[in-house]
Amino acid sequence: MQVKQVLRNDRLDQQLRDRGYAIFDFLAAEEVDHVQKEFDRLHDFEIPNTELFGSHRRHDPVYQMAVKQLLLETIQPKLETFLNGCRIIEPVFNVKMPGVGVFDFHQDWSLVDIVEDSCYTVWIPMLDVNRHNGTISVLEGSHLYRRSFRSCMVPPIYDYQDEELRNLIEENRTIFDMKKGQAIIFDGNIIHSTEANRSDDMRCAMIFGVARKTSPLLFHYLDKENNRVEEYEIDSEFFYVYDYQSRPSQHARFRQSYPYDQKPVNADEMKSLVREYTSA
Ligand SMILES: O=C(O)CCC(=O)C(=O)O
Repeated sequence: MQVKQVLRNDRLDQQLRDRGYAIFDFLAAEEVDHVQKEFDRLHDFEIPNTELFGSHRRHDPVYQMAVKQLLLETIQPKLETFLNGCRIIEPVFNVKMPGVGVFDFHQDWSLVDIVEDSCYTVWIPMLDVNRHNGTISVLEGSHLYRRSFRSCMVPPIYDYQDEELRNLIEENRTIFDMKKGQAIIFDGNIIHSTEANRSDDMRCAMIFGVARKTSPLLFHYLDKENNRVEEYEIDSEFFYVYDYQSRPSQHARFRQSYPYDQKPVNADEMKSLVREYTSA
């Protein structure tokens, strides 16, 4: 894969490439407080306390527009100083109400060409976070293991139910303490999760994708009958209209398909990958 700098800062960019993530101070406390105030104003409805709430899943275009505007206004000018030739994809709020459990190990959707490119995720907690109130953890180096098509319609190459494989991730992952307004940027290919919120306060985070300005946005859909992965070029509206189960139709244009031959990673392979790619 070609080396293309994502972050302007050489040290952070190197870290993103080697470890799969980088953490940096991003928003000042007052900026987060402003977002929190606007968040409170926009959320005059009951936020579900049964699972992670992502603001993009609420079917209300006025609300969606307001969230997007607020987040872009806050994030975009500042982020331009960190990013090199990249754009922001769909900024939303992720809220974990008190008592909501772990968001289990996963990789993010591939969203770009999986051979030539990567898509990144930025996650910014709106309060100090740690292992008790829903912070994030990553399996360092796992973005380098294997490249794969990833979306809600393609099975993951890792069997997260396999106890041995799970234990390997558990034992080798890094759980971060982060300050309000700090940002973590990570390669969407990295295995990550968030902890349960065992506190009495809601854990709110801003989250969005980052892709190169020149990369078309893609969605990968598995046609199980014919065992082929279909590639669709999507636009940003796709995220609000897609039903997370059918073949894409709106805001999606079919481009091509490939034979589906992604082999699952077993625990033995995982062990050697962990050994090879986790820094001491
Ligand atoms: O905000 C969270 O708790 C989950 C973040 C995450 O990993 C995701 O949305 O993919």
